[in-house]
Amino acid sequence: MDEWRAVAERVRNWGRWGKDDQLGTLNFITPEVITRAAGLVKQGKTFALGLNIDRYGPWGGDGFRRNAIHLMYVDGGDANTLSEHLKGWGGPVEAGMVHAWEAGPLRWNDDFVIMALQGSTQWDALSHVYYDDQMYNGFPAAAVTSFGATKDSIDQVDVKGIVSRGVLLDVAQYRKLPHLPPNTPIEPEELDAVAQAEGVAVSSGDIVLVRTGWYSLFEQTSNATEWMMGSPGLSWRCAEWLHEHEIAAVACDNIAVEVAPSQVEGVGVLPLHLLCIRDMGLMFGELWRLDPLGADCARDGVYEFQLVAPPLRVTGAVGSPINPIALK
Ligand code: UVW
Repeated sequence: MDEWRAVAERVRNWGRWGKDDQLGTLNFITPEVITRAAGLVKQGKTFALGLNIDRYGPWGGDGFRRNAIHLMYVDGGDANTLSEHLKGWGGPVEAGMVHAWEAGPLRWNDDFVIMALQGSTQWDALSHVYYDDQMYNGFPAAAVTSFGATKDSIDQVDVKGIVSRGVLLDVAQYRKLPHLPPNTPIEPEELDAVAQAEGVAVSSGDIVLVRTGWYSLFEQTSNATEWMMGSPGLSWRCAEWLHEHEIAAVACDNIAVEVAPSQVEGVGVLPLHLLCIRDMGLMFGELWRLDPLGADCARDGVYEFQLVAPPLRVTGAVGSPINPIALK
């Protein structure tokens, strides 16, 4: 715990970009970084890195999160009765709308999604986790209210895009395994070894994607809890690596980026989350679908690409579902 606290002091970026900053390490994404990333699109290939949003995700019915609920509220069954419902709108809409509906050929379908913003492929906002009653840049934990986060919310960071150079560090492929063994920590030395083996150098402003192969295992398992608790991922010691390399954000194909369980005595849960999100101001991307991208990188030997991963601008939200796109 003392060592973890010492690392927290070393990686803390509070005040680095001003006392009001809510972008954190996204500040490393400069116009030069964005321009260079655009130059990496050479083959016309795209990879959608988001999971399907549906009832088949990793959250069962008894957890604190749920898989998405998708509901239709206008469908083909309404085609011949909708004019009756439109009459209820009243006012100036009524006459024209109902007439146009009944006279014309248009029919339509509409739907809702009800979902945990942290339930599928996502960004964790800088207000997602905190300790000692403070969030990134020293904002009080009480700044997150029942109206939402008034500081460090996900809509604050959307001014950055989010677009940058993406680099895939494929640890599973490096170890020649379909997925890492359960509860395997990835240490910073291994990140360097993977980058070297891939012939890629990480640089300031990069968004680093770390592939463990762990999500593909979920698709074969019937026990989601066991799958979550067995997650391999980054060791808490990677905080200093991410800090030194000025990484803008990190994403992984597991449930929490970091390895389960915690390796820090006294910080029982998610010690890397706290160092990165709260101290460094570095966002985590979780549950990213990296297998097709990994297979392509292994084929062509190109592990860098343009990454486009804007969050939804949900006002005051502490995270956002996303469908990031890698372009080569
Ligand atoms: C928590 O579960 C607190 O965080 P995450 O969804 O980022 O893993």
